[in-house]
Amino acid sequence: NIKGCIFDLDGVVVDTAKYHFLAWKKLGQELGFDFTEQDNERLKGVSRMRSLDILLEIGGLSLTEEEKVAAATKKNEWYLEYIKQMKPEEILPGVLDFFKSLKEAGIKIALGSASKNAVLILNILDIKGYFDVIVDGNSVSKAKPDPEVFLQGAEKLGLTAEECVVFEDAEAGVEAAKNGGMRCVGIGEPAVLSKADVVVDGFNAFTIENLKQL
Ligand code: G16
Ligand code: MG
Repeated sequence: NIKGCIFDLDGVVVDTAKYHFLAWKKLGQELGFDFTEQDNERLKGVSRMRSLDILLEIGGLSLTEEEKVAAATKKNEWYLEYIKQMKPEEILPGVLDFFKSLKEAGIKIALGSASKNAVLILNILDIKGYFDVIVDGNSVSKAKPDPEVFLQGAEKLGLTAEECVVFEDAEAGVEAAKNGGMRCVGIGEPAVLSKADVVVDGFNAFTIENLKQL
């Protein structure tokens, strides 16, 4: 019996990856190397500081801890400039209808995101009110595939892992859900998300009826 749904943010509710990409690319340029969209795939679902380490590895650079903090801060400021321009129309197709049907069915909604900007993004999209619980990059210490973010979500909802379903677009996120003993709906490519219980394109192809059959 499913009593709660836990949603990843980037790639599930909204495509913030393109803005992360633009900001990381700008940082790469400033540091003197190119950062491609293909490189950006490696940063999905990964924390800000870990993303910076991957970026520096790609550029073949090493920075001091102090320089790293400054670089990550700069990237985040650029990222926020993009985020502030976002419109509710950028919410991915079918998401709002799915949220509404969950509410009608009395199923709880939580956010389980690695982003420290998650609350800001939900406010900009005007959807914070749908969430009974928010767990984000400010409250977790262990990154996906560690299940911490989703286990905290279930606990704050007052539910067990077995009562929750996670929605994820990143491989590490699917692994985190399975490591936490939860069912998981993958949003994206079946080949990449093979550990999910089911993989769909997006919420236009997934209804509450599908949820009940998991
Ligand atoms: C998101 C993105 C990652 C990003 C991370 C941290 O995770 O997928 O690319 O690096 O958040 O974001 P911030 O710099 O805003 O703290 P998720 O878990 O929502 O997919
Ligand atoms: Mg994601």
